[in-house]
Amino acid sequence: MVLVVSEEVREAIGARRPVVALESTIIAHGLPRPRNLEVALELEEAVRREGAVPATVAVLDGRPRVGLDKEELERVANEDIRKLGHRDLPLAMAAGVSGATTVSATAQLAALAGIRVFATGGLGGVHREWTVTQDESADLGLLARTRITVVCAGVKSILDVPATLQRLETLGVAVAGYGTHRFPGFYLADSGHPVDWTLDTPAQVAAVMRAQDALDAPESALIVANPVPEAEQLDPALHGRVLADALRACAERGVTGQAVTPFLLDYLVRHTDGASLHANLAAVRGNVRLAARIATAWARG
Ligand code: PSU
Ligand code: MN
Repeated sequence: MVLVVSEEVREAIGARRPVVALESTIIAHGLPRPRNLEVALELEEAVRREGAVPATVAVLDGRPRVGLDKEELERVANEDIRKLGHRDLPLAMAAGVSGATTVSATAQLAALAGIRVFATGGLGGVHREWTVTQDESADLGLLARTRITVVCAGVKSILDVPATLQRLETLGVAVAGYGTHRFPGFYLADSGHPVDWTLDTPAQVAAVMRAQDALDAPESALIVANPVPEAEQLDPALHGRVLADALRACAERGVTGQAVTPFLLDYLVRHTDGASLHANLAAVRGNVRLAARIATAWARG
């Protein structure tokens, strides 16, 4: 197999011990240096504290890797590497280049390696102005045909959230709020939209995963939408104001394609005095911890 799975991750999968996949785009393109490396290491440590094995995913020198050592994590954090969606994987491999994997590429590689649980910050989705730009993250289409459980704080609030929820419904991707009847809003605990299903414990999530397998229907993901704690969320008024400015700046500067999401996230960090970064990190930390608990409940099955 061309996929390089680290020894620790391979052994854990083989022994059915809990493993949590982590994406690398958030490290390379979602967080400022040098904070990004600290966060990458901290997230791995958080998975370990819960008794699971972290498997950060990236492509290094053309080789897709599941499970990175410290030096490899440093490369992801410090080198100017590309952002790779799942469609980019064969191109990056043949070119022998390195890249950080988005949710779509990470989910695909993690599933190929036999990992069932994945934690991230916020999913990509349908962008505002979609009718003009047709910008919809490849995350959604990939999750519609990959059996993986993604723990996230909803979809990024820079998106058109109701349109994204509708697209997930159309694509047939299962969505459940974790401990909430509201769909979380990434930097915010509540996006303002409801969810149809609520799960309250890791064991309940694992039961849904087993039901997916028992049904043996065409593969699709399970999205576990876990809100950032309200005490750590971004002030909603500040969020609304700065986001409007960010979207305007993005349009004025003609930013398009893969650059849109990193541009908007970076704009929010710079114009909220780091408060958006604080909320983003709180959300990711909570997701990683919950994912490790879900992986543990799943491994017990
Ligand atoms: N969530 C974050 N930071 C990020 C991303 C998500 O907190 O950087 C990344 C994820 O990797 C996601 C990607 O898959 O943004 C979506 O990018 P696009 O909209 O170009 O598909
Ligand atoms: Mn896009």
